[in-house]
Amino acid sequence: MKIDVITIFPQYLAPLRLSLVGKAIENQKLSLDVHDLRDHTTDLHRTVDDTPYGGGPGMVMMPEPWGATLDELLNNDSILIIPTPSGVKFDQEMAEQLASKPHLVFACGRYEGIDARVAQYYEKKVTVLEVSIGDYVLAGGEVAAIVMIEAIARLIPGVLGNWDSAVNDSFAETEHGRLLEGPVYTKPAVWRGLGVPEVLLSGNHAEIAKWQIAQAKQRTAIRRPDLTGE
Ligand code: 6GU
Repeated sequence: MKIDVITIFPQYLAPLRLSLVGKAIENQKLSLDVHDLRDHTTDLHRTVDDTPYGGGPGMVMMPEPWGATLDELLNNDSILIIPTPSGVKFDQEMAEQLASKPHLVFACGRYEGIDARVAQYYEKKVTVLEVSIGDYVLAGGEVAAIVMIEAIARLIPGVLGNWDSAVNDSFAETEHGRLLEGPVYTKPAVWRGLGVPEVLLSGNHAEIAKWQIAQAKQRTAIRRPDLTGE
């Protein structure tokens, strides 16, 4: 998979070179390029924003630098993802679907967002997704892009050392629906007087699996009743 990110803060994306996603880039499962939007401005001050039509607070990102950058990056196979708190909600299912795509382009806005004609224009050329990562407001799309890229990249075949860990994830599709993952334990068997549930030490894999599903269901019912269908 190829991912391009457009931002006025390229350094914001540097953490993606670390850890699991960094390794995926090294191993050529993923190619990541970060582009400075200001490289496609034409004035001395490299301006990317202007006051909103209709008035109101803050500034809006001008369409021209976005158009110039996106014209260079998008092709017929691209999906354009615009992180915004007013988007449709990102979830594990969307991550799974995007993990099989050849080319994702993240357009990270700042201020009050990107002139709406950018999404309107590129909808005629490629799939455009305006996506939110949750019900709160960030200062810009960069952190949201990091969140989405990490969630997507770990689902690319060959990126996780142990594919089972994706199958057992919270929100993974199972015969019981999408559940939160239950508690996990490692050695020592007793820590500060606290033991490990007996069944996990039994070696009985069928019983262990049954217990883990029961724990996942219980946790989901308490913490996320919305996932159970209330
Ligand atoms: Cl994708 N962007 C911004 N700026 N804030 C958000 C968000 C995205 N998702 C939730 N809050």
